[in-house]
Amino acid sequence: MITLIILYLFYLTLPITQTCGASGRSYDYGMTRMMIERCACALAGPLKLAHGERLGLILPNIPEFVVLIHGAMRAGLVVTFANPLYTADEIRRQFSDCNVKAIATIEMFMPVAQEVGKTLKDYKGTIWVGGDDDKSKGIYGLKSLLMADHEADLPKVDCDEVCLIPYSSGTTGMPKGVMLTHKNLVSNLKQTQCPKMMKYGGEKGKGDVLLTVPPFFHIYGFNGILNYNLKLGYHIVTMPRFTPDDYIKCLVEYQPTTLFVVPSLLAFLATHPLVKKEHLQWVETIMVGAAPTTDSMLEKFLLKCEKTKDQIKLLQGYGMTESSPVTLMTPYEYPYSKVGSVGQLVPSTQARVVSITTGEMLGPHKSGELWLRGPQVMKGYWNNEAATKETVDSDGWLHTGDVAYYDDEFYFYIVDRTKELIKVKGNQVSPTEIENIIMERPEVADVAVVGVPDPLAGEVPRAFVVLKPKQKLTDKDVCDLVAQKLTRYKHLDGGVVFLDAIPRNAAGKIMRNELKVLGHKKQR
Ligand code: 4UW
Repeated sequence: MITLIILYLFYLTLPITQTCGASGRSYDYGMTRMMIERCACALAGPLKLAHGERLGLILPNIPEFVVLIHGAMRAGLVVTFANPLYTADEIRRQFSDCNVKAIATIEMFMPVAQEVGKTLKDYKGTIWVGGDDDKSKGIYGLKSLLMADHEADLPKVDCDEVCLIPYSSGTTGMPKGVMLTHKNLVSNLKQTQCPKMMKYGGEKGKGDVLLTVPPFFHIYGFNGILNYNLKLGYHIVTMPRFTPDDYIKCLVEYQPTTLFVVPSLLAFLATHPLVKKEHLQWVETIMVGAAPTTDSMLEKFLLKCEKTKDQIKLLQGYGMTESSPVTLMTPYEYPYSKVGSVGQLVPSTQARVVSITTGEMLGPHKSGELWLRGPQVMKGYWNNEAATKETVDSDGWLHTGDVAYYDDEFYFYIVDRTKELIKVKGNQVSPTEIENIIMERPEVADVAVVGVPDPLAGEVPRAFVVLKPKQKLTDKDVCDLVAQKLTRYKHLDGGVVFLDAIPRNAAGKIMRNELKVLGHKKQR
């Protein structure tokens, strides 16, 4: 509710909201606001979605994403979003765990949406963005939903209600629903838009254009980019799919002043021969995060632009799905010596760096687990009290599973990860999810998956497999098995290594750090 009120105030006064870089389709802020309102009425009206029920989105970055997600939140619904390139199995697992009652998608993913919808309890229908009604199949065209006048009594929504459940594996295990409230999301927008962190010292964007690729179905894309820039009144140019040629075309056509990227996209801009300095001539600010970035890549980017550190702002942000997401961010004005830092705490956020061995609180320049506390920290994991208690302690500290230190000026540096999570091009990969699939093979006695460094993706998953006596399985068999069940970026691009035993500690926990240094990469 509060999210919407704040966004509405900005919608009222501003020009183009979003343009689809692929089709050129665009909406202004007034139109967007009207569509959100009509969408809310349609979801509560014809689709009969009641306050607190869940809507699943299977959408790439298109302008209608904002209409559906804010329409749903306006109607008091809870949204969960999935990567459209997930397999039907991956989407079914998430949507049934979250009790999804309706799905919104585009033509390309209608077969998956319909297949998943059939398996969901009390399913109410599929919204087809860009398509027509087919009531016999429970399909509602978004256009016709928005065109018709629907009477609906929209509920009064409390700011402490959950409105978004993105999925994250957290520190360990399978992906879990992260319950974020309106207050979590709005607090984070307020925290990141304080004068210290902003280009115009807290003012709205002055004709700024943002070109963005990180997906809106991830918390960085949704709250860190989409809502953040909507609130600033920027013109947001989206791309439903990344290709080098299309991205460069958008750079030239829309002349963005701001880019929000993940490290692999920064590497593309800095090193790809197709990207020329002329393509980046309008860029004044570039924000990077979601995985570690090297200082040398930031330097290479400056070299590519042929700009000095004073002509272009290289900013970093750090956060997690569990913290809505931003907790640390580079102030807009910072000394260049801090370029490798993920920044300082955003307002109303506290941090502790805690020794991994002794549990004591550490001072500057000492690395330990980063704990964070603030109004942006999640309400908990959906239906998983044990995981919630492991991650957020009774004093409200979020145990991030990241190793960090801070310097004398309270700039933070992320140096390692203690949690299992693997980050492939900024995307989360849960080793448990891959391990469970490999364990389904009767030949397999034990398995462990870890992330290994990769120059392009940051990390890629590698599987260590123990076979039962006298059993045979090739690395290709294992890779194919994973490839059939999981989306592309979760595939075993780090290869497969066969071992006699998986190193485990006395409690039976996989010693992943030992595995990270074991074995050579095997090509598929
Ligand atoms: N440096 C090193 C980083 C960094 C990082 C995240 O998928 P999740 O749950 O969430 C994210 C959130 C990304 C993000 C948040 C805020 C922000 O300003 C921004 O901006 C540019 C991006 O990815 O994964 C959380 C995990 O991802 C790693 C870290 O391990 C964290 O626990 N991570 N940002 N700058 N590592």
